[in-house]
Amino acid sequence: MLRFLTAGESHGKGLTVIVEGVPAGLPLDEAYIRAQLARRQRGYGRGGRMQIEQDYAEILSGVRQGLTLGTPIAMLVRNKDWENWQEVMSITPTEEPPKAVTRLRPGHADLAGAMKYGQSDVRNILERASARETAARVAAGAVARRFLGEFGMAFHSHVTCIGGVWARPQGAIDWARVEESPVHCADPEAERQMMEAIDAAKEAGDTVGGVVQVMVENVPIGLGSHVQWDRRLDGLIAQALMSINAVKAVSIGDGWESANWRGSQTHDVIEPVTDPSRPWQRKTNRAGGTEGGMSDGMSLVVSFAVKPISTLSKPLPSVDLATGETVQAHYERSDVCQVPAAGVIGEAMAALVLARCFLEKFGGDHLEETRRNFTAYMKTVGPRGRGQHV
Ligand code: EPS
Repeated sequence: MLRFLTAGESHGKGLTVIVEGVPAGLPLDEAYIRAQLARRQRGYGRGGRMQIEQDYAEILSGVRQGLTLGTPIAMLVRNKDWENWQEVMSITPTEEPPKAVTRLRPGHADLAGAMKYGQSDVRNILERASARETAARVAAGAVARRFLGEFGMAFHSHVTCIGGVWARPQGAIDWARVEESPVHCADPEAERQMMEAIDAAKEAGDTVGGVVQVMVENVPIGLGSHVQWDRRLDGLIAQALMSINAVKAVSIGDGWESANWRGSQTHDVIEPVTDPSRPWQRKTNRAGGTEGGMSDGMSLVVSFAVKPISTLSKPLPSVDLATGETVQAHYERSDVCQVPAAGVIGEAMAALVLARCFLEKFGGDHLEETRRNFTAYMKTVGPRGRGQHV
C-alpha cells in the first residue's frame, strides 16, 4: 500500500515527506523531482515568496545508486525564507516573544484553527495551513508519477478558467504550449484575458481563482473498485483533489454539465475496436475515465475549482481574535492567483491516488514483479471472444 505523510511549517526550516510502499528497482533522481517542484513555482500572479524559494527535494533515504530500495523514501525541501523567520519560528523560546497574529483572515484556517487548537496567535495555525505544504505533496507526487510512467501513464494539467475568463481550446491540447503559457492555458486568446484579470485584481488589492483540468493518459482499466465506498476511484480522486488548499469543487469528466443532459447524451457508447493497440474503444469520454468507481480504460479527466486566495492586500473587514473589535484582516504578502500551480499539485495528488490503486491491483515488491503482474493482467483485458480469457 502506497502512503505518504508531510510535515513542516511555511516559514520553518523546511518541509519533509515520507513516501512508503514504492517498489524496489524504480529509477529515481532529485533532478526529476526538482522539475516538478519548479513547475509548481511558476505561473503569472504568484507573489514574493516564489522569488525567494527555489524548491529542491533532497532525498534522505530509500534510494541507492539511482534505484529505489522498497524502503520509505524520505525527502526534505528546505525553506530558504527560514533565514528571515528564525526568531519568529524559533523552536526554543526567544527572550522577546514574537508578536501574535490576531487579525483573522476570512476564508483561511485562522478562525476555526485558533478555536480548535486553543491558540491566541494565529501564526500557530497559518504556518501549517499555508499552501507551502503542497511543495511536499508535489515531491511525493513526483515519485508516484515516475513509478506510473513506467507503465505509460502521462500526467498533464491546463487552466480552463481564471477570474471568470474561460478558455476554449480547439482540438487536441498542445501540452508544450500549456507548459510555456504563463497561466498554463491552451487557448492564447483566453490566456491574454486571464493575465488581464490577474493584473486588474492585483491593482484592486484583490485575488482571483479559477478552474483547472487534470488529464491522465493510459490509465489501465480496472483501478479502484465498485464493491465498497472507500475503494471507489472517483471518490478517492475527489477527496485527494478537494484536499488541496483553496479547492472548493471537483467534477469528473462532464460531471456538472451532465446534470443538464439526458442519459442518452451522457454515456459513452462502446464501439467495436478499430485501433488494435487498445483493448476497448469508446465514442466519447464524458465519464472522464471512471465508471462504477473504477477506471474504464479512457483518460482520467478531472476539473476542480480553486477559490481566490483569502489573503488580500486590501483586506476584508474582520475581528481581532484578542479584543473582539473590528479590524482589517491580516496581510503580509500573498499570491494574486495560484491557479496554474494548483494544476501541478492536482497532477501530483492524482498520481498518488492512482499509484496507490495501481499497487493495490498489481502489487509487487520489485518493479519487475509489478510489471509482470501488470503485463499478465493486460493480456486478459478485451472482448472475451478475442481469446483473451482470464
Ligand atoms: C506558498 C507559500 C506561501 C504563500 C502561498 C503559497 O508563502 P508566504 O506565506 O511566505 O507568502 O505564497 O500560500 C498562501 C497564499 C496561503 O494563503 O497560504 C507556496 O509555497 O506555494
